[in-house]
Amino acid sequence: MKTIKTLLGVTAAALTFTGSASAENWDMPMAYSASNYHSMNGQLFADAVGVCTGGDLTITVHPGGSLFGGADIKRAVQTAQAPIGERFISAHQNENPLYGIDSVPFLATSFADSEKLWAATKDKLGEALADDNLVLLYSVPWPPQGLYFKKPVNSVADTQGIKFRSYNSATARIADLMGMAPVQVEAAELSQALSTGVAEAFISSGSTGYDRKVWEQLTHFYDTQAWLPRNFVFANKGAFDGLNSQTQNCLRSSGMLAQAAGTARAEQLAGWYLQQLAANGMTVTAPSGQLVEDLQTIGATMATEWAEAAGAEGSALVEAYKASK
Ligand code: PCA
Repeated sequence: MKTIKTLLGVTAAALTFTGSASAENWDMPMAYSASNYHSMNGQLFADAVGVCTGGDLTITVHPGGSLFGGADIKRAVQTAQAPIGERFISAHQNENPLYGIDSVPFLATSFADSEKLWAATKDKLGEALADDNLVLLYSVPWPPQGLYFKKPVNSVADTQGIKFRSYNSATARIADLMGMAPVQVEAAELSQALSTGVAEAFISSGSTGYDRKVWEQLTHFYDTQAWLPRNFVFANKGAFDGLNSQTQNCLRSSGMLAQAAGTARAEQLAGWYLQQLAANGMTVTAPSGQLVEDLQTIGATMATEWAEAAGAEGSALVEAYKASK
């Protein structure tokens, strides 16, 4: 009997080792609406992992901040409360300035430049995440960032005293430099913040304006194309290391697929989102010459501040990116 038990134990261990005996399910917290392309792309990624592993590893996505709110997702994955998750990485630039490189104003303002910035920085960003106990699997940009207001704004003289929803320390700094009062709000709470008057302006893509139906409170969108910030999908390092190499390869290859598909989708949808804002009554327009000038001045200040915070490593990445253009 003892021999049989031992044999069973050894067999079970062997099967677990090859990964074919025990199917595993990972919960994947995501912060944005289920209908947003990042969330739909997360589902595509999950489906690809399921197919690739023959069901050995399945992933259940939880969009809309339903499992963890956006602000908590990175810590949840670092501490293995969730094995995988998606987070808007520049919200963590206070932990490491490199996480804010995609939000340096006017550094990379088109999809093409966003790709080049990504190519120049992805290895260092992966290393930074590894130091945080995370394995980077893929990254997808948001469309270019523009300014939303509830009145016409033609220069910084028009923005004094406005309550401004920020989503990271860079956008809080923009508010300061434009004479506005920043308040940090996750996208999931944006509609509420606007309807209760906690915030009355913000900077984001057409995507989030569309998802949150901000035409119900706001009237103007200025297409400033200031930067294209990114969402990152990462796994807890221990959870990833605990998988067999085939399953790890499935996560990586499905991540490559999701990155390509999500990036293409972002670019396809960028113009459509702005059309939807206009179709719902918003004035969608290029910023005035004065507003562009004001924003360029502010952007230059912030680029200098970022470079000081990010030191030699940050400057080397910016140089590498510029050389690749
Ligand atoms: N939408 C997200 C992040 C950037 C974007 O375009 C938001 O506003 O929270």
